[in-house]
Amino acid sequence: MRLDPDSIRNNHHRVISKAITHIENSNNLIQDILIDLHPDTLNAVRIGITGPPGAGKSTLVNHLISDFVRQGKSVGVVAVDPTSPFTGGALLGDRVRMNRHLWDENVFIRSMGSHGDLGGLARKTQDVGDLLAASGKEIIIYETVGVGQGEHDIAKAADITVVVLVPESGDEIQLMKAGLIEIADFFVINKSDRDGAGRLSQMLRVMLHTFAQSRRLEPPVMNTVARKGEGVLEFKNNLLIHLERMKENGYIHRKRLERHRRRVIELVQHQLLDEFWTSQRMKEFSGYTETEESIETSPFVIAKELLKVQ
Ligand SMILES: Nc1nc2c(ncn2[C@@H]2O[C@H](COP(=O)(O)OP(=O)(O)OP(=O)(O)O)[C@@H](O)[C@H]2O)c(=O)[nH]1
Ligand SMILES: [Mg+2]
Repeated sequence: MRLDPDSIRNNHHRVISKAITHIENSNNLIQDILIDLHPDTLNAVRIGITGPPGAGKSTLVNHLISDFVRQGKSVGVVAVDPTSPFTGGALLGDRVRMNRHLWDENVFIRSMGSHGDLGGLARKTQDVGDLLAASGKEIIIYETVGVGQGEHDIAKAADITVVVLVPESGDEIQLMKAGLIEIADFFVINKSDRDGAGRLSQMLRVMLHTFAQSRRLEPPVMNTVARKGEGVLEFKNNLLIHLERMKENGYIHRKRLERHRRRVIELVQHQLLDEFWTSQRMKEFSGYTETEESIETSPFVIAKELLKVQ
């Protein structure tokens, strides 16, 4: 099994897996491959799905995968787990009622943990998205639990961000506080078999209308019962319609350019940090900050000294 760009273009899933492991381990070998593949990464549509633990994200994603594959599309899924293990609900890749062969060819699912390196996770998620896009996946889905930073990283990595809520997700103020209004392009109220679903979607619509930002389209709000498959097809169709609208008004292009610029900046920062923290500097740093008394030295002074080290 050779790890080369063509094997990835030819959709060799085992090679893709290996390449993803290199990305996870920050193995520099992968850089040249990503450079080579870049022209093939530009067309995939990247959909971010986020929301509170257990909201039904994976159940929804399973439906999306099946529907896209039935339509003849191929799908790559990256489940990003920034903190704790998943709540143990629906497994991604539930192949029920799916033609196994179609699935094997057209679906690739991988989960990624942070290994304590939260900042790096966003960067790696995008690299994995690129690999999957280059392997011919037309749709890339990122699923992540929205518990703080994760949903913001996903919003940056995706063309369109879907926030999945449940009827209990709370009042206006909670939603504003959570910053979900800013990142969501599309809302789904799942578990709409429960009380309060109609009220929440109504409230959200009013709120989104009131706070509509001129540069953005008003996010649609849809109700689903993912466990029974209710409203799921409508969700997918409306998602694609909304995506088209976002393309037409230039929003997707602006978002992609922003992403591109940020990635360059992050790569430069990453590289500089890597180069800076040589073992010599690490040693000096430990030396300067070893004792309790060391807090008496100004951090500015220590930083200056470290920057002088050759
Ligand atoms: N009542 C009800 N339960 C649902 C619905 N959709 C999903 N569930 C259930 O909710 C639980 C969690 O579903 P998941 O799809 O795993 O949710 P998730 O958001 O992916 O969870 P995490 O990834 O752990 O954050 C499972 O037991 C599902 O069967 C729904 O529409 N109504
Ligand atoms: Mg899940």
